[in-house]
Amino acid sequence: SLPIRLADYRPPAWRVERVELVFELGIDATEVAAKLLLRRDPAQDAPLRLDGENLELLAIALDGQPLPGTAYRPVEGSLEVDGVRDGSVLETRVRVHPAANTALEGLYLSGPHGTGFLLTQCEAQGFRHITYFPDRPDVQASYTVTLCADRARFPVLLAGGNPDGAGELEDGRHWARFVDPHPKPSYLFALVAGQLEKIERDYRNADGRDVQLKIWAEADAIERCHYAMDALERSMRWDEQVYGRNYDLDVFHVVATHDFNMGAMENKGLNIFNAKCLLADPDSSTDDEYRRVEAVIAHEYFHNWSGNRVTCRDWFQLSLKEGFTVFREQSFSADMNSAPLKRIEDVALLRRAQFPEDAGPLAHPVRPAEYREINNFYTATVYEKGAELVRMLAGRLGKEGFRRGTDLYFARNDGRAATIEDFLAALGEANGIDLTPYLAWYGQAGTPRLQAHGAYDAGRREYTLTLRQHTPPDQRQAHKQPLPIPVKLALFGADGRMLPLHMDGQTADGETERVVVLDRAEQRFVFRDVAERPVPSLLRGFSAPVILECDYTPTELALLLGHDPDGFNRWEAGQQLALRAYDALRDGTGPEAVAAWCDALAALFDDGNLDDALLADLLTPPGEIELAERESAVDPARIHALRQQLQQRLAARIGPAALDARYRALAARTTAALDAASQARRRLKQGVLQLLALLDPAQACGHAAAQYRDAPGMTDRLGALAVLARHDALRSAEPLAHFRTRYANDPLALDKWFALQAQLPGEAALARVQALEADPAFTLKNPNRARALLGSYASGNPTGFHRPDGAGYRLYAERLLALDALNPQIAARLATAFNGWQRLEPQRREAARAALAGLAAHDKLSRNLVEIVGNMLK
Ligand code: HT7
Ligand code: ZN
Repeated sequence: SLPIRLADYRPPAWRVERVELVFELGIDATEVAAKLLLRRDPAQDAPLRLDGENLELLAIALDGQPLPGTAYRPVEGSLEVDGVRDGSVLETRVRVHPAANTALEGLYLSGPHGTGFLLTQCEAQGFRHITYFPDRPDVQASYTVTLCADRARFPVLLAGGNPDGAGELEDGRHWARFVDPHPKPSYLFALVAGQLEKIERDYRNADGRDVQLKIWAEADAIERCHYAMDALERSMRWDEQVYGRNYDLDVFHVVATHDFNMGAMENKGLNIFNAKCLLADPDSSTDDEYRRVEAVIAHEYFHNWSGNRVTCRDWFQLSLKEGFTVFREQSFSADMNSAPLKRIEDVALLRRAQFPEDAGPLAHPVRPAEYREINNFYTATVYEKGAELVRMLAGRLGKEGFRRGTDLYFARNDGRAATIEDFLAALGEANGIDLTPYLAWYGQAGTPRLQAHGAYDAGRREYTLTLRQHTPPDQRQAHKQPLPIPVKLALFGADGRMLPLHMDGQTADGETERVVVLDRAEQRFVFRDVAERPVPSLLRGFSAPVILECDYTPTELALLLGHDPDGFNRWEAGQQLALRAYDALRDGTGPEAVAAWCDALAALFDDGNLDDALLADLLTPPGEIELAERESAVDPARIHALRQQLQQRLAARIGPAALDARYRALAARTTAALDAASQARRRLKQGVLQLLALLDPAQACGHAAAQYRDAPGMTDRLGALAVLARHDALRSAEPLAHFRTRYANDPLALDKWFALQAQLPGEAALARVQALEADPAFTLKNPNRARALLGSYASGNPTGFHRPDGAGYRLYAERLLALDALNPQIAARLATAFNGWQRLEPQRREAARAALAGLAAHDKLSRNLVEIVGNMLK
């Protein structure tokens, strides 16, 4: 297929003003009757072309008259219809087959044939699998939806919008109608039908509108929805207070399914969630999962304005809604929890997922210029880097200026399909600032390197900071342009205190923190009246998504690690120190750097004032993926071994007695409570147990066995199991079997059991994965299960997957092929685990290339997989 290009965008020749849909729902076959009121763009004369895929056309009529076969024809995934005029009404009736739909886009069945329920997934282009329609986000229509179904089999009937009547039909059937007063694009359409239970809550929004909040799940899961309900209410209040955004329908439905391609979907008035991102209870959810539920609930709710009321003109603008909404969720989560910990978590994710994407064959700008399969562009770049760009804009405008900007953006674009230019224009105009230089960030792939060099002139008491930027070229763009990079900074004296900043021509003279913007390839910033040679704290709070290269000495980093009040930069100083220690270990350049890292952390270990969770994060060196990013001939086994050695050195420096004592002290205070301090204690306890296991596995496994047995909740249970499985395979057999039995009927807990084992390092992982594939609970048809076993293996187990003999790659390629026939979106997403293969050392590189080439040689691959594998091999 030919690529679709942003430069080729044209407004639609035909719009749909109103659509009425009637569904006769059935598991094997569903009939969909659609009535479209069509409007023609007078400036265009193209014939009407409606998107439609895998639809069985049963009837078609124009303005009340059945159409002869000569008046319409299929053209490449669409239906061309003759004789349509402005104001015409086109009626179609089609049949679709939900139970046979394993791709999980369009209308499909969740769960078993006899008891499962029907649901839809339309983003990005699923609506064309339901009915003939101009399936593009700049066609916004008013929807009236009537659902008809057998009452006993489908007692609950839901669609987006406000309820508008319900009643009985003959033969035990019933109907329900929903009217959505807000015109919307087709990707936000949704329905759900089946046997579901609900919890509900009355909510009055700041506008005074009474809203019924309803969360739906299958009977065995409904009691695990209360946390999500609380999180929803917190999200709604926060959006009212922080952005002045109110909910705009009388009902807000949220539904949980175990069969879902992504995390959740913001369909208007009827959000649908992967159960993994909605259900939470202490017995089966970890602390991380609780935070994720809160974050995803917030994210989807926030889309009601950033995505639904103001939508995207075309899919190239995807980051307009996703980057902005991720940023909104990050701010919300920071307000609800610890702001520095949230920032650390988000930056760690950016480095682990987005930086490698931006440095490899799948690199693309936040606003791509072209795509073949839009579902391949729901990426860390569009989401996470996109959020970083919004964060830079928000930082540039300040809290009040940003709110002025978003108010203008929402007011001006309400009900419209907007572009990234519209976003920047509103933010800029509301503040009298030209933000167009930031557009360059949206159009250019690659992570900029920011080099910083400081020089102190004691005689003149001047400190000159020279900043340079450079973005490495890639296949598509040989010369990258300089970008505006906001660098938030402070200067520290030797005693660890921040120095007042004096710069010529600056208003906030004498403050201790400032943002300077580097908008050329190189720039110098001169600070006057600097009493001593300072240590700069740069890019505070990670003020731009760049890689900072600065010639700090270990002593300078240790100073920042000990004193920087910016929690993020404190952690960052620890990470930089750890990287130096890692490099020294790898290159054999002497013990100083390792000692500097270990000494600094050992001091913090004994510092009673440090937050437990921050200490846990500080004790964790950069992960294997991040370490691999810095190498040109990657040997994952060597990286794993070196990182482990580094952790062993730290453990030895702290000492087994201190680790054991801290573990015992934390374990004595263990509860299932969810407050921040209890979560922090659990996190630190796990970190300490992992370090102890590297020094004294027998002692640590003794603790882990007791912890598994007595665990009050999933965080402790899973943590203990992971330590046992890593350090004492024999002893872990029994608790692993116990876990398997205990959670036999809990798919989300079982996923954790598969994932934990798939991630056990070492070459034996391959045989383990194959054995787990034979478990009766394993299936490729369920995306969560496929991700838990295969995704965790390929993306979460570098030593297990990257075997030098290439057997990991071959097995994985075979599974991708099988998966592609069932669910192309998932196959393509999992295939991205090969990213970075070109930088592997030669033996592994050749094996990975051969596996990819073998995959590419198959005919009948989906467009999704063809695009990913093709780009990977370019
Ligand atoms: N906007 C949602 C994206 C999404 C999705 C995309 C493609 C295929 C399936 C999908 N499910 C959800 C999720 C979000 O960002 O909120
Ligand atoms: Zn989103």
